Amino acid sequence: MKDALITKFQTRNAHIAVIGLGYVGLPLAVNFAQAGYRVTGIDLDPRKIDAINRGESYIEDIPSAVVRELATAQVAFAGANASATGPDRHAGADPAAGIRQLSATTDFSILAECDAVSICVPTPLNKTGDPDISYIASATEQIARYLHPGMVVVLESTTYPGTTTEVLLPRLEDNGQNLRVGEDFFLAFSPERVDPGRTDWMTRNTPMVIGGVTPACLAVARAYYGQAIETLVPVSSPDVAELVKLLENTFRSVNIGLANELLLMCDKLGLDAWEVIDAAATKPFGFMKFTPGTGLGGHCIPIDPHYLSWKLRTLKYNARFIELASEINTEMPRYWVQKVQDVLNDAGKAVKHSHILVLGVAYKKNVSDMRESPALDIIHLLEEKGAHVLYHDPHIPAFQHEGMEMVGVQDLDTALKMADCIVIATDHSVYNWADIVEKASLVVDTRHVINSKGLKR
Ligand code: SAJ
Repeated sequence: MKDALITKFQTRNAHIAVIGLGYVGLPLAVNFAQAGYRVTGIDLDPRKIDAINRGESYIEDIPSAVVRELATAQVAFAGANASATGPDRHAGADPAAGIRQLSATTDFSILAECDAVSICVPTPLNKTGDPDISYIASATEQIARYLHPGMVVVLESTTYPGTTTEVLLPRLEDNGQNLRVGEDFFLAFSPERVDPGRTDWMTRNTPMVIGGVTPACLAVARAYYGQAIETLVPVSSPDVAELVKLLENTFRSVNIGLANELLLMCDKLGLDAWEVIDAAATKPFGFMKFTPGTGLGGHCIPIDPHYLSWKLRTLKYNARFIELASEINTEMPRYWVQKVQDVLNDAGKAVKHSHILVLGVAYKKNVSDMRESPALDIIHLLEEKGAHVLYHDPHIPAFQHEGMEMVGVQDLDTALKMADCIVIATDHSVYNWADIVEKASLVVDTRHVINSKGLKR
């Protein structure tokens, strides 16, 4: 079984499914299709399915032309017991005729004829801040329904160590067919390392760590991914691979927390934290630059470390660095609102009834993603103090997010002149900082972008 499956991957005669067609799943599906596999994307959102089948992309990193080419190209091989699904269904005699390199469906039954499936579903935190692996669990339920001998399953979603072996494995082995892992089917974990908006490190050329439940699982998973991913980094188990990803992002969260605490310390010392950091960054070894900011935004860094600390709590261990970094990072919006209060106070004004313009609500510069964006906390805290808050973001003209709904100002010049104080929350590169400095009366610069441009006020 193992060798037959490996041969299918090596000859690209395999039918792959990717569950979850977001910023990770769609690029992965495209990469597998470009490698020559027949790929069926599966998602719950029919709009995504329709877009892909129409040859359109909804992910900034993937041009529609690429999707269109793959969604119209016909496969040479359609799979052993091929049958078309959805738009591909046709009466043609040849099972491969008319079946496309890349197609998409909401129908999980396609898994019955797939040789491999990768799971790229979200892993958020729930309201109490604990891991929510319900998306992984429901994908696993669907896979268990259609799991058959000669199939490999790879989980990519970021999760706590033990998910693959403690959640997926028992459910897959208990699907009524008495399939044995490492013999009848194969199971591995390979953490996604997609950084949206990047043009240097993409899905294909970013090394991927991969850990199999058994040596045979690793061998099969390496054959599967090896045709589409340039560099694979095998490790001894899925648990190691799960922890590698959490270390990567916990490393960032803790170091960002340290940079933010340095800012708090420099306030007490009367020193410029960015000057200190820039000078430290001249050390050619043994130092990695992180800078203070508004706290932690995005879909990864604020969330992933809590999967690790949660797991360790179940083992009666308190992951103190993670908790402390989170405490400092989540305190930063309040720190910056206090700065606004201080500069207004120095100008003899109160926050209450002041007009404040926030520049940039995306979670980091040059993206339009605002998940967990601390700029929203800053806006909320200022409004709580009675300020009239407006925002401008060249990437986000308006938003409805987590109970907040705002339309960005259109006329930035007028808004700059009207504001009692502006807050630079996200330093998008398109901003003309010299012009902003000239027009604004008071500036709170959370990203130190004014000073770094030599535009000292
Ligand atoms: N931030 C700081 N100071 C810093 C760096 C970041 O305040 O020195 C803030 C950002 O403003 C943002 C948050 O932290 O609000 C997270 O920023 P990030 O640079 O870590 O960017 P992300 O969230 O897009 O992280 C992704 C991650 N990619 C994956 O998980 C696959 C991360 O592992 C990457 O290292 C990171 O992109 C990257 O390097 O761009």
